[in-house]
Amino acid sequence: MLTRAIVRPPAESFAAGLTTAGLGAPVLGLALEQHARYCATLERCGLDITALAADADFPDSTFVEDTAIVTADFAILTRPGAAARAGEVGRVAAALEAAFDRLHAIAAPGTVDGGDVCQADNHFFIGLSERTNEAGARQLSGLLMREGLTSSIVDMRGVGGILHLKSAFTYLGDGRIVAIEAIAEHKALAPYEVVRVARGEGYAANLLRLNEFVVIAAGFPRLHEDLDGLAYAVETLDMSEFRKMDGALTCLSLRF
Ligand code: CIR
Repeated sequence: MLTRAIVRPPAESFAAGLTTAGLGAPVLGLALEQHARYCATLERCGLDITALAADADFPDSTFVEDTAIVTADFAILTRPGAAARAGEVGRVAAALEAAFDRLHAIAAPGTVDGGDVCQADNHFFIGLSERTNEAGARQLSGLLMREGLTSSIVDMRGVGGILHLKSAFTYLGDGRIVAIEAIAEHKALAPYEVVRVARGEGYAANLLRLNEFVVIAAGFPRLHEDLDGLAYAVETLDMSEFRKMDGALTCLSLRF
């Protein structure tokens, strides 16, 4: 059962963040509205929200997921792979210290972005990407092992057009992974039932399972239909402004 989420609204500097999307500049007012609806949806799904103050020093700081890995029992501060984002970790540390008795951290030369880490019950997938390096993945795997949790490292560097592992697949719960075509046959996913997103709906592979609800980005009717068919209670959210900055649903919160 998830009960809490930490979020941070986008700041005035939001449009100066990192992006490869080529979808134009985000409109801050609309991003703030979409963020408010995101928070309201998490609340409807049963989560209490801790909203950190917007932080204009770090344009990408609304993508708070990348700064930590959180579980029911402990948290791990990451070391984001993009130099421009390194300082974001220090700005979430106090909130995590308040919420967790056990706090670990990734150390140099390791780098890990939270977006490269996907929890599926007691197992973690750790993606190697332009942001998460082998030293970081190995450290994380060791920390998880000491906490009694298993992990597998999945090399995402050959999978074109994705930033993070969770841009390619996320855990739906119930032994099911939602994945883009390019990764659906990967051996690491073999123990799971893979729900493939249709061509042209790749962005929707990043979804949130929040207690009995599944939250997907608006505008992906085929995945929506498939999830309806599997009898999930589906909520949709317009993510247009975050997508312009390479962000998706999971990126906007730390959930535990
Ligand atoms: C970045 O490039 O770091 C941000 N503009 C987007 C981060 C998205 N985060 C995520 O997928 N967890």
